[in-house]
Amino acid sequence: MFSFIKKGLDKTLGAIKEILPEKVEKIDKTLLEEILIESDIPYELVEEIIYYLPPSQTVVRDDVKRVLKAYFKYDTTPVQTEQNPFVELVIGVNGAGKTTTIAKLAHNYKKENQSVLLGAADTFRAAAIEQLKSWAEKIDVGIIYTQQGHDPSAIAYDTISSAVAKKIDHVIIDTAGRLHNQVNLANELKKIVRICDKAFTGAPHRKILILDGTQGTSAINQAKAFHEMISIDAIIITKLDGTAKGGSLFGIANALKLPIIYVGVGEGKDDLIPFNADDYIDTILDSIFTQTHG
Ligand SMILES: Nc1nc2c(ncn2[C@@H]2O[C@H](COP(=O)(O)OP(=O)(O)OP(=O)(O)O)[C@@H](O)[C@H]2O)c(=O)[nH]1
Ligand SMILES: [Mg+2]
Repeated sequence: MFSFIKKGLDKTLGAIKEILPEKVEKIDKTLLEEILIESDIPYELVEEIIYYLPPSQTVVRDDVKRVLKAYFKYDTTPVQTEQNPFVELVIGVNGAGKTTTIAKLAHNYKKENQSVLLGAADTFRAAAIEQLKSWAEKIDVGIIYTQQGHDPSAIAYDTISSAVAKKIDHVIIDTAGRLHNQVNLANELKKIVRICDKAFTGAPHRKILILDGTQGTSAINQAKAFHEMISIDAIIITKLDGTAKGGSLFGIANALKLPIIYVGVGEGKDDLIPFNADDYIDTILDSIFTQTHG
C-alpha cells in the first residue's frame, strides 16, 4: 500500500536509518529507545513506552505497535459537519502555516464539490490579507476581507452572514498569530469566537490550532496556551516534510488530548493529508522491522 504520510516522514525515517541501517525482526529495547528519542518523542513518553513493552530485552513489531497506538486515542472528531455553513476558525502563532493550511483545506472541500468562503480576519498585517486573497484567487474560492487594522470580528461576522445568505457549505476564518501582547491576542480570539456565534448560532463549529511540526515537542506549551484561551477542537501539524522530529506527534496528541486531523507535507495546495494514526505508526515501524504490517 502506498502511504501518503511517507512524504511527510522522509526526514524522520532518514534519521532512523542512520541509527539502524538494516531492518530487524526483533529490536533491542535500548536501541528502540534511542530511535524514539531521536525522532523527538518526549523523553517521559519514551520511558513509558519502554515500560509498557514486554519484559524481554528484545521486542517484535506487534509489541511496539500495541503500545504506540495508545497515544492516539483522540483521533476521532465528533463534529457536526452537516452544519451549513460549517464554520472553522484557524488559529496559531505567526509563521505556523495558518494561511497556507486554510488554502489547502479550501482546495480539499472544492475537490469534494463543496462551496467555500474564506474570511481574512488576520487584519494585523496588510501582507496577511494579500496572501489569503492570492490563495483565494489561485484555488478559485470567495473571500471576504477589509483593510489592515480593521476589527477582525467584523470580518468574521460578515463572512459568516454572507455564507448563510449564499448557502455556502464551508467558512474558514484566518486569524492573526501575534498581536502587541498575549492578553490582546486572547481577548481578540475570544471576541471572534463570540461574534461567530452571533452571526450563526453554534459557530465556529471547529477551532483548529495550527502547529509548526519543525518545532517538535516545544510546540506543546504554545498549544496549551491557545487551548486555555479558546479551547481548541483539533490540531493540524504543518511542515512535517521539513523535519526529522516526526515523533513529536506522540507528545503533542498525548499532552493536549486532542485529535490531529491533518498534517501538512509541503507548500502546495495538495500537500495536506488526513492524519491516520495507524498509517503513521506503520510507516515508522516499516523503517525498523523486516516484518511488514497486514
Ligand atoms: N514545507 C512546508 N512548508 C509549509 C507548510 N505549511 C506552510 N508552509 C510554509 O510556511 C510559511 C508560513 O506559512 P503561512 O501559511 O504564511 O503561516 P501563517 O501561520 O499564516 O503566518 P502569519 O500569517 O505570519 O501568522 C510559508 O512559507 C509556507 O509556504 C508545509 O506543510 N510544509
Ligand atoms: Mg497568515
